[in-house]
Amino acid sequence: MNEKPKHNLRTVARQFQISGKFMGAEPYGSGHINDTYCAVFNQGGTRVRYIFQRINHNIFKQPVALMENVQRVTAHLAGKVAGEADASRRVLALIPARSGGAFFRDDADNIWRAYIFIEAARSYDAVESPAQALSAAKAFGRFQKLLADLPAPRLNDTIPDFHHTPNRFAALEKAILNNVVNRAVLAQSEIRFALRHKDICSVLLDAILPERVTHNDTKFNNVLLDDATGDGICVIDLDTVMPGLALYDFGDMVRTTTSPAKEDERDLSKVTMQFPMFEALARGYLSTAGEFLTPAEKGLLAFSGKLITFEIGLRFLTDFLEGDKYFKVHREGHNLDRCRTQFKLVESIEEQEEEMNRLVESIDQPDATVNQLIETI
Ligand code: ADP
Ligand code: GN1
Ligand code: MG
Repeated sequence: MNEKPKHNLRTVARQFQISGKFMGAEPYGSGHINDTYCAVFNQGGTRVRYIFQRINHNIFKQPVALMENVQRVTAHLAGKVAGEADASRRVLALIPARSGGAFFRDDADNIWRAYIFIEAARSYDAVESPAQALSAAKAFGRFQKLLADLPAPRLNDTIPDFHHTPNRFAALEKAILNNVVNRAVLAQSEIRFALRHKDICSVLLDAILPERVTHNDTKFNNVLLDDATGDGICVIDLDTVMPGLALYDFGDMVRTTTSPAKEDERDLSKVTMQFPMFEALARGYLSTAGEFLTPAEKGLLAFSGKLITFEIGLRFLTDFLEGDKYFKVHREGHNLDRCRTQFKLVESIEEQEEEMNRLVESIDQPDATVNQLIETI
């Protein structure tokens, strides 16, 4: 947030179909991958904000295919919510480039996109209440539900094998062996933790679960909560929307929405899986996604929280050992700090996993209710 803009946003902004006078732009948000800016325009005396993003093409190797996904997904969602109150705030809206497409390619081959800024809503880096967790989970479940009938063809894989945990584990093993920046010595207990948990990596893949259209990055700060109502008004950050497992999304909600601590908290005593948050997540998610989830998926909801938390921990640890090549870092040891919070959360989930499973089983899910009704007829 305090960094100076690295790009000339005035020049970028001129390439999009936005009227009025460009007043300025600032780096915005706390994402680890892309560069996000909030720009202000003066449109006939009114101050109007827009979001501009540079897609990190070192990570998203096919940004054009990615933008094709974003266009298809936002158009489909917009069709679904048309007519609802506040429809224009419920789905991200791309602003076309002056050249006509959905993005602008600059001289340095950067791909830029622009969105209408959704006002009177915001994202949070750390959850504050079960009500927020409920809202976020409802919104992400609804997102999956509305995309279940996305017409063919299959979406592009913007990062192949993104949630293939065994591959993520193999990448860590390689990073430990290569030890290119001699940091393994600093992460001995985290490496031991990872190795001890190797056997959980393939559980979701072995379970043979249905492929769905999923978000794949359902961090708590990737949903905007309405300032007035607290509802999850809009799911954002659509770069990783692609074919995946429903549980990748629920798992990442557990990872980012049950602990009160930020992802890079150094005081690990603050990192804990708070049961009321998990309960809110499970109830919220099942209220919108419960009708299409299979029993196998439901049975693995709690486990997915442990696995996805472990997986992202593996990725932070790998990046630490490789010299911080992937995630943006803002201090020394940042990726190791992030890894530590993930592994601490895995431990906390392990301690409560049975109780979490019992809770999920006890939730009266929509299809179960329907079945009961049918029996009484
Ligand atoms: P990143 O990939 O960097 O995480 P995001 O797409 O999540 O990028 O955007 C970063 C932040 O910018 C979000 O957490 C959110 O607060 C804000 N943001 C993104 N898009 C919008 C939008 N259309 N309207 C309002 N705020 C937005
Ligand atoms: C990255 O872009 P951002 O900050 O929402 C990452 C996610 C990780 C997350 C960890 C494309 O998400 O997979 O879970 O950091 N995105 C990509 O905070 O790798
Ligand atoms: Mg984000």
